[in-house]
Amino acid sequence: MQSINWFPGHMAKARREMTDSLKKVDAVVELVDARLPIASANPMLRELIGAKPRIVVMTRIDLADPEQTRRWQEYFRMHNTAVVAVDAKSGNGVRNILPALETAAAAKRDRDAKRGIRPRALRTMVVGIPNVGKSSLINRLAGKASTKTGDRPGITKTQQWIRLGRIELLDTPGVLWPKLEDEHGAYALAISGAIKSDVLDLQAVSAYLILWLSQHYPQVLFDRYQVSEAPSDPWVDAATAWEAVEPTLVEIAKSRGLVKSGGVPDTERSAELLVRETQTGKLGRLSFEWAPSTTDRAVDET
Ligand SMILES: Nc1nc2c(ncn2[C@@H]2O[C@H](COP(=O)(O)OP(=O)(O)O)[C@@H](O)[C@H]2O)c(=O)[nH]1
Ligand SMILES: [Mg+2]
Repeated sequence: MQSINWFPGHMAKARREMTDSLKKVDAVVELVDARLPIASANPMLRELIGAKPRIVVMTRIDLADPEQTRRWQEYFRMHNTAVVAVDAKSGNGVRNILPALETAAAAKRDRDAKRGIRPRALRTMVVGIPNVGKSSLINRLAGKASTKTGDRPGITKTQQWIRLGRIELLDTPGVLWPKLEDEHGAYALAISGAIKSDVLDLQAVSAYLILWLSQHYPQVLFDRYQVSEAPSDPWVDAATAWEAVEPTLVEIAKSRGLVKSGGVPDTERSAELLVRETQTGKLGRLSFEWAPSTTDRAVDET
């Protein structure tokens, strides 16, 4: 693994802003990428939000493997976490978010009622790593709202509340940095496009991707790139993986006519092509983290 400080300047500031915003809300909508719901979650979020109700919204279901999305939903529910799956771009599934929030906040509303606290709108905010779909989702939700409720005392001018029935949504999302510790998670993030290839080098990312595809979706290599045989090596490290996948990248280069002078297959360009086509959904709907089976409690990080 390379540098651990992926978002050096932003981290402290983001955390400070998030902490301030979180004080103003009763519940949190945490966005994760459906293709990698654990790696795209922020490990510090739960510490920051404390006991506040939280729902998880998985974005990009249009790009994710539907079977895995289904299994991840089971997984979150098994961990007592409300989950909604959406395509924030088209709006598919977005209508399920408000009911899920109402349900998640029901216990708090009951407690408030018993203590004689007058019911008020549930204040919420959307949080997640860069590019996960926060702005798209807020626009989708706000698109249906007839009014913005305007400034409140103590709210900076740039933040407004969007009224959505009994729920008020902060119009500014909370930005979190992605998780840094786990190597597999980091590669999944790079494959998804969430972190740029200047953090992890493209060769290593493409090597990780080919081994992942070989293991989980070998057919896409055969069908789309006329690859003759998927490498069977497990991931050990970037250098070993590169050796294992180089023949595959040569085949991809040949199938796309990517050659350097003298007719040498250009594996740098085929690596880039493979990653780009994966990110834009050209290989079909794929996931980059496998949901543990419902009887398996190995991953315990929701
Ligand atoms: N295919 C697909 N694209 C999405 C989805 N959500 C967001 N995007 C795209 O991802 C990019 C980043 O989205 P944005 O809402 O700006 O992310 P933010 O950084 O979290 O605010 C944009 O190009 C969106 O159109 C989704 O559910 N599916
Ligand atoms: Mg945004």
